[in-house]
Amino acid sequence: MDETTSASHEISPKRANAEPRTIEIVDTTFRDGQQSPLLFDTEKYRFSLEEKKLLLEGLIELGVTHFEFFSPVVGAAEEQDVQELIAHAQTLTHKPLLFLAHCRCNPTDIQKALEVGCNGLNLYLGVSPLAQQHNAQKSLEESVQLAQEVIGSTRQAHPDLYIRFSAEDAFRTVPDDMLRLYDAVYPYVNTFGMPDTVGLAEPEDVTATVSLLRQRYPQARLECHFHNDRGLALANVMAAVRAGVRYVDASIWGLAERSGIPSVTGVLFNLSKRYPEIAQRYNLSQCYPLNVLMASILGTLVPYTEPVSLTNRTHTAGVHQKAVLGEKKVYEAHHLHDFGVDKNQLLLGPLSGWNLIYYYLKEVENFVINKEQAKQIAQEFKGRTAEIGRHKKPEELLLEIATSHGLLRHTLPEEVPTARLENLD
Ligand code: HCA
Repeated sequence: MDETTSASHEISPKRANAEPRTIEIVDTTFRDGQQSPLLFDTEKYRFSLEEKKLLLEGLIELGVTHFEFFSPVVGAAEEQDVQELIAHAQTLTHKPLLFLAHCRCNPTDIQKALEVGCNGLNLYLGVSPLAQQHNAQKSLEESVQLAQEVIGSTRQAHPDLYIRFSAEDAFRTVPDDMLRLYDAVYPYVNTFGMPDTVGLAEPEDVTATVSLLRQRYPQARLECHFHNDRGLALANVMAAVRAGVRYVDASIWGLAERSGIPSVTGVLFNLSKRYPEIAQRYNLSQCYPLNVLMASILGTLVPYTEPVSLTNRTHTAGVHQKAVLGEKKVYEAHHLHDFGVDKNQLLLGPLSGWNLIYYYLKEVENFVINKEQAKQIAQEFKGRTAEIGRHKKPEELLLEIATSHGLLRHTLPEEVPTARLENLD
């Protein structure tokens, strides 16, 4: 490795490991996000430009500044959208923004990306045994030569351009092969990635890889991109950041190829527990609105696995509902309010006990009712829960029973019931 060739790019010698700790989201909703099978399941296939603009606005409101796009060579529509989105983003904030084109190590791809206005490149090339045989179909030495030539000449032509380079499928790549490749391009890059392309890494593997890269490439920043095939992507992000990674790839809802990557809001929610300074950089109250925006675009609910969701503040079991009515902290451990989830829900259903039934009939339906009556009604309700289903909601059954018990309602001004519902929070 020739240290003297270190180009005049953003990272000055010995800076990356010494610079103060900053953790940044690299949003890839417009790239890996559009590779999600959910876009096919919802028959959307791709986001329209208008939808992308809304999502971009939501991300910028949240404080995201790094956006990854497809290389323009994937198609005319994407090429046009990238240009429009870059122009639109600049009307939304004065913060410096990074528009990253996800490109192969191919001079034409790179050229096109720069022509449409991208000011950064997320370059990748795989040298795992599988990639050498079936994907890039190049030997290690051929790949090393290609990467060195392409990245070296790009750096020479664009001394200030942000360049990230990743060995695709890093966790199935022979470590010495990855280092051979990274050594060759180290003088030219700002950042190295470590994509877990097929989601097989465990947090301990991540810690080891980050430590290896930090030690060998002290001038480079590090980025992580973890797929969720084993459901470990978020845990791997936590390990990576603890070990010193700066950039975390994420997308809204974690949309990405197959079972996706970590969600932007899940990452911010989790990282902010350990690194509270994240709240200064990101406007965390915009997390839930962003998840809801995606729900409205896809026409489905925010996924129940999403930490920043109303589902995470919804209680169904009688024991939980009773406790939450008294002290919500018993079953709500996280300050989701800070992330924009500003209410909770107790769902009346087959598992509800007399406490919620009493609360519901008294506070929501305004019945004149005492606790003894509520217990009797609850007993009958529990005996008839088999009736609940698509054609009879739990509320309907309960009202039927309450009315048959001859309960009468208070007469109250119309706005009071909804106001009382809010008191739950
Ligand atoms: C993919 C490629 C990628 C790229 C990640 C990166 C991966 O499979 O679509 O460029 O860092 O997971 O390897 O998403």
